[in-house]
Amino acid sequence: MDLPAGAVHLASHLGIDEQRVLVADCRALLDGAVPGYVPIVRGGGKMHVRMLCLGRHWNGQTYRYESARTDFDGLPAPPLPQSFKALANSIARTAGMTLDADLCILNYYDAEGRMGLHQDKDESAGSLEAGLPVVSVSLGDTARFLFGGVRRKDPVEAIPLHSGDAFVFGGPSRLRYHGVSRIVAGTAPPELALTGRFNLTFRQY
Ligand SMILES: O=C(O)CCC(=O)C(=O)O
Repeated sequence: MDLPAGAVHLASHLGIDEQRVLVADCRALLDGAVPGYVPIVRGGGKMHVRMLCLGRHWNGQTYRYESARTDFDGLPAPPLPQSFKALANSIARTAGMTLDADLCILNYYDAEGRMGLHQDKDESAGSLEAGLPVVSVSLGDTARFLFGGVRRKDPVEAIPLHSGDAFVFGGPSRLRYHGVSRIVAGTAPPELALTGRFNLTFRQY
């Protein structure tokens, strides 16, 4: 599929052993001392993912980043693990872009998980103006990822994101609308022993 400038799909970028390690990390983080939770967003709707922000917390009420989860339990955002940061920066390089990731939004999708079309535009003005990329890593069940234009009403392409895929959007694609319309249950590689999907999106604030 032809992707617009600034968008790169690295299919099967991660081998199964690397995926297994990441899945164990994601599980430990989501069930750790600062656990994942289901955010309630500004309009009062519940999101359809379980979320944990690392490095900086994204507040679903204010759509701003902060150091502690003032929209939920006041706990501090756990640090971004060095291994995650290194992975994100190296994926960006492979895609021909530069990133010094300082935050990650980790989402768990069950079979009913989804995410509406949105822009990632809550990072600093400098980051957005420079087009510093969002690096997304998918693990587990396949997602039907929607990738549109810079206006909500622009047409969208549906791109299946499989376990081990990375998807990068920066430069002129940084503010493209995107979302997940559905999860294809039961498609995770059996070696991961995972029901559902983890997605990590890395950004540089
Ligand atoms: O799960 C995905 O592939 C997309 C996640 C996403 O859009 C986000 O975290 O902003």
